[in-house]
Amino acid sequence: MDLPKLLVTQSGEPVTDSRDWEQARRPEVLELFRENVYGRAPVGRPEDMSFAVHDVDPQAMDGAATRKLVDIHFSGPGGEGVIHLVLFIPNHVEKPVPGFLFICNRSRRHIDPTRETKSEFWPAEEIVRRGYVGAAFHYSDADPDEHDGFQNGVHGIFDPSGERAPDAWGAIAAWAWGASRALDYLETDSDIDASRIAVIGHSRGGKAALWAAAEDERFAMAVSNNSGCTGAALARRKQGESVRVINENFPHWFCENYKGFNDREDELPVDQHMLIALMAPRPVYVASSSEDAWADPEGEFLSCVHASPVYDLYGMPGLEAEGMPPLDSPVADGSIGYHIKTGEHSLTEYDWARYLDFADQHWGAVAP
Ligand code: GTR
Repeated sequence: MDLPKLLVTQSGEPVTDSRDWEQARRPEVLELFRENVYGRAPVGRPEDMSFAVHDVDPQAMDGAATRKLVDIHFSGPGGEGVIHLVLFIPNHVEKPVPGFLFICNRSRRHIDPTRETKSEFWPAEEIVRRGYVGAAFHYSDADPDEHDGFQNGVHGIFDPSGERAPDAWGAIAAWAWGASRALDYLETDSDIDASRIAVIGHSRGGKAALWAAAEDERFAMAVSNNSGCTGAALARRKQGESVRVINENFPHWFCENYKGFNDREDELPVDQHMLIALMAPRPVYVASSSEDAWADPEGEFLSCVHASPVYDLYGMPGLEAEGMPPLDSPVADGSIGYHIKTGEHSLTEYDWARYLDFADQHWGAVAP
């Protein structure tokens, strides 16, 4: 398998230090992903955006947390939208508190602000107990997960009129955009340390989390849980879900140009190790599941291995592993963490515990 060279610029210059990477190579890699894979967002932070904090409960979770619900309102030429952010801020920790921003791609009950429903998909009580802010929004607030001709969600609000460009953003980029707007709010909240926010998602949400942190370097960490094809997994391995299959089943996820690489993975100017490399020097964690061949666990692992040379430019170890680690044996001493858990395609308490440990390790354990 011949991967595109991470440390050579398009004009053939070798990238030998972090300055070259930041000034010459990183911007072009980001552009290649925009143009060929995720598409280009027509807007960053909208001019018209406001935050409405409501339903504050200082004694949520039996006094363990302060709950805030925040409506993030925005508008553009095609109308207006709102992202509903759910926040639990631990009461026992000195402020400002670092946290995890979760892009929820399953039913809204997983991020229940009343906590009547509890779910290991988003174990908010445990996140709070470990001393982190649990923040979450439902991805459909940014863009519905259906092929609606890009009429609804943020595409309808912000896309220029007329024919769509072949590099116009798809749904994954729209969800990533939503995560950045949530971070815009977190930056305004003095209880929260917005300089230490990990963006995290599962599966399609994991693809969005990685793209969010690639586009928005304010995210201090990214976590990809079972993100698979066009997330952490190398496309050129052609294992599990392929570029053709993902484009045919989910024609709204990526830009139109990406469809030109159906059955032509080897012609992509990027592969997914380069997406992981866009996180550097920030810590990033990638996790697979043993019964999730569709997401190609080994391809997810190898992306981390092949992204590591960029971390080396910063004098930091990336993923320190010779080969795939055994099941349930995280390798997370460097700036890239990886594990493969026993089990199906899922985000579980086991996974969350590893991500919280990883944050402790990089940010200093915060929970007493
Ligand atoms: C599957 C899709 C994957 C993954 C998954 C999920 O159907 O093929 O790429 O995103 O959905 O989001 O659970």
